[in-house]
Amino acid sequence: MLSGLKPTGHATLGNLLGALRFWAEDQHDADALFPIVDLHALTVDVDPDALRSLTLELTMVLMAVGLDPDVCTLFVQSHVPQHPRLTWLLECTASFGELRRMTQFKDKSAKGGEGEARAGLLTYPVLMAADILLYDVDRVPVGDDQRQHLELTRDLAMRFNHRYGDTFVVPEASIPKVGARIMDLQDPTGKMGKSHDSPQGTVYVLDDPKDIERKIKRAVTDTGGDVRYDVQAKPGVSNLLTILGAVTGTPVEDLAASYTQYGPLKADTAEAVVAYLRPVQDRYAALAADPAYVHTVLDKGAAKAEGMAADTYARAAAAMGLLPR
Ligand code: ATP
Ligand code: LTN
Repeated sequence: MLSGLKPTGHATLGNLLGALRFWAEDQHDADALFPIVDLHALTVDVDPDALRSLTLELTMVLMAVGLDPDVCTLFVQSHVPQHPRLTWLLECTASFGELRRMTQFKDKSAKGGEGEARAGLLTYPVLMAADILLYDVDRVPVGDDQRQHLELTRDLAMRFNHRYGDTFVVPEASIPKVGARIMDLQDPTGKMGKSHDSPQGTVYVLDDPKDIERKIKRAVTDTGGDVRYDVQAKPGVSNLLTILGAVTGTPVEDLAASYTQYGPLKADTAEAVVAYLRPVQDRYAALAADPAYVHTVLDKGAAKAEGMAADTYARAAAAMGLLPR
């Protein structure tokens, strides 16, 4: 299996509850790869110094939440040159029309218009397909927002295999059922995202406990004072129940039944989140004190990933008729 994280901002509680905690379990079930997909981060405005430090920070967050570099392969995408190389081969398999129709491209290019959008925003899903196809991956755990990208990956793999002969494993998406989509605390109709400029609505994995408490206590709730799990009618309260349910391992309906007022729900959620994050923050602090170790982990990860990627790339290049060296 393989899944990726973009270094576009600090890791959020949404990343942790919707993805990273499952990765920590998945690493034991399969040969698991976790790239920090820095090339993907270049599709949006990110300051070069920030990108460098976020790449290291997210690596340490992944290790702090339990990804063990002796069990899985943890690496930085740009350290493995086969990612952009396979992307080119797959761009010549994909069509301009299918990329242009991708929801994410339409959304993200809507603001400045297509003329302003970076070309990388258009080809981003092909890079993601290369990330996956390079490693003969069966399963790709991602959030629901990535479903369309996975469909494209499957289409490209099948088209390539049909045109040039069996080359790629066709992967399956795996969307966590209890994955929980965590919403922004200030705007519970939009998701909590690390690149969104909403510091008060976003709980970061490395936030100070005091900040976490303040953000959760000031979360936007809904009109009508009753506590009920109803995403349409009560998005704010439902989000708090989702968060509390995820960090305590309790079904949201049970939680909803045990609260009558917003105040205690917020206080308990804040306390539970702080307690949930504390061991992660402690492990992060220990890793941050030893940057040399983190670099060694990434070196080993890249070498291991490249070993696998080189074989697949060579297979694909040969299938398309590129002359071997
Ligand atoms: P960005 O804000 O740059 O788009 P992001 O925070 O959405 O980033 P990604 O790096 O794109 O995060 O995704 C990492 C993983 O975290 C993905 O599997 C994604 O589905 C999951 N994820 C991100 N935000 C949330 C959220 N609010 N709730 C649940 N899962 C989430
Ligand atoms: N597009 C994904 C990040 C991503 C990814 C991948 C996920 C890039 N390459 C490969 C799974 C597999 C996102 O925005 N969350």
